[in-house]
Amino acid sequence: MPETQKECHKDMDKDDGTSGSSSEEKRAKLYMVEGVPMMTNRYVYNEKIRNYKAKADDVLVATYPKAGTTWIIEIVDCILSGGVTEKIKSQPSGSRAPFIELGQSPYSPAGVDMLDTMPSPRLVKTHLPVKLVSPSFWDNNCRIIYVARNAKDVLVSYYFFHKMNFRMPEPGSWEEFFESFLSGKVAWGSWFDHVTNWWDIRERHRVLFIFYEDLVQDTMREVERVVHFLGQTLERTTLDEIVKHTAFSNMKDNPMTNFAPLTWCIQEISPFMRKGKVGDWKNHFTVAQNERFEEEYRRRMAKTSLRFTDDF
Ligand code: PPS
Repeated sequence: MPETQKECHKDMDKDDGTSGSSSEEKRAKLYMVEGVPMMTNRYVYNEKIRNYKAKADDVLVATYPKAGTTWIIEIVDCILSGGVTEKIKSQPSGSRAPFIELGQSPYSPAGVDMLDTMPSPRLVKTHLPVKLVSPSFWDNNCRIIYVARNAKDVLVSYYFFHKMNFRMPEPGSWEEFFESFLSGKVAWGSWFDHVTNWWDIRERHRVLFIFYEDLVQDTMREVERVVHFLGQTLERTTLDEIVKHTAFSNMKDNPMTNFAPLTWCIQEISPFMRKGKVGDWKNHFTVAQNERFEEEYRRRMAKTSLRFTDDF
């Protein structure tokens, strides 16, 4: 067994993912899976996720954390359901779109086990980088929607998420987290590798690539792109209803989407639905941090054709 897997199994032996749920809960550690720092103490990657058997009509929503995952899931679920159904209004996002990497806990079954009992078409959430996605998604030519968000806002959002979610690793200070993020030493690894690798494979597979910034700028236009990609046709009134239902203010007030029922997420520290804006990084980066970030960004993005809007 390669070292990384041994590490993973060693960790699984130590922690079965069933520790407490309060703010006193032990924070996760990071373990390497094929060179990517992961919270592997909550799942057996090779046995469950790598071997997951996707079906041809599974729809995979893939993102780097904090890129707008919950938002696009709500949009896609509404589209696949033909509108804002009672189920969408009454069931938490996490049960309608299971998180494939999620391990079993006293509060929920493992993501893969939830998926196994779901009717098709199944909506699947992942933050996995390309190389860790189950090959069955590629083999079945599944539809995949990838949402990318600019790195600076992701960094800020991820920092506050670490602070409020006691199941995430300890973030350290803002300055420390800033450095961890830049060097890819955070859960799910390097933002640079994640977005550029997904960008590179988008045309070889059935991938719709969406930018968070575009979703903010013109939600209806992006919703229509998703409708088209999913091969659906919806009435204008239904589209209006979806855009309204998935507006930030509505998702912030909706316990099915705002993570408020999760006891390990302390909304008083920072709400899950925090700001929902483009450019909030300006309120947090120092001038020196911005210079350092820009330098690293230029270096890491030099070879890719992936471009984010300059408008942030
Ligand atoms: S997670 O934990 O990785 O699944 O988080 P994720 O859902 O990817 O990202 C959370 C950020 O997305 C923002 N968000 C939205 N922005 C605009 N409109 C809508 N409807 C919306 N829903 C979620 C959320 O506020 C988080 O960003 P920040 O910058 O922290 O506010």
